[in-house]
Amino acid sequence: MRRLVLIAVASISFAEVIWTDDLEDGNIDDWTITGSMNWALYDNEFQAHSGDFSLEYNYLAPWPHDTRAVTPEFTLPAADEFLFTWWWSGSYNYFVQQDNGDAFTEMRDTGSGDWVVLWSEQDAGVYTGFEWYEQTEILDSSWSGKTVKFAFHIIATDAHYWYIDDTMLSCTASALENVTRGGIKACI
Ligand SMILES: [Ca+2]
Ligand SMILES: [Ca+2]
Ligand SMILES: [Ca+2]
Repeated sequence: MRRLVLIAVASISFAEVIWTDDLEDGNIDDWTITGSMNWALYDNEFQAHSGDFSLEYNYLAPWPHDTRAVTPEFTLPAADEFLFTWWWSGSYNYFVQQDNGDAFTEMRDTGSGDWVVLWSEQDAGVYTGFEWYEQTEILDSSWSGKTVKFAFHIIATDAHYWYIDDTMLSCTASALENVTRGGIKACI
């Protein structure tokens, strides 16, 4: 009987939010815009997933555009897995039909690596322009203890209308594993 209880506890998984940004504080001071600098905070309730604000990839010349909106840096705790979630909305015409631009979600191990693509707009297949879609990418436990950043990256010539909102980084850990962890801060 006692053993059964322990097995049940081991199967429980907890999730904890490390960081989330709905952009509703009306600033992107903790984000870094790089490259051709075409990302900006957008105040328009009709192009926000939550509230009034989203991140907008804009149409400002000169072309071509190669620009990233980069999150703050995170040192990941010990965890079973990490979930990077965001909501996106984009022009199907500019990004797929005319294919004048490509949108990527990327991450980087700031200790060692280049940007690595987690997802691209091509992974979405056929989507409806200007609808909001939720996407989650899962990173395994080997990322524990690493210092990382995430980015929304656009490479384009004559494309516009790409929006990001409600970005979240979370982690999961099981109860028994948490008890035995040492060294770095654990997820729960
Ligand atoms: Ca902010
Ligand atoms: Ca928002
Ligand atoms: Ca494309």
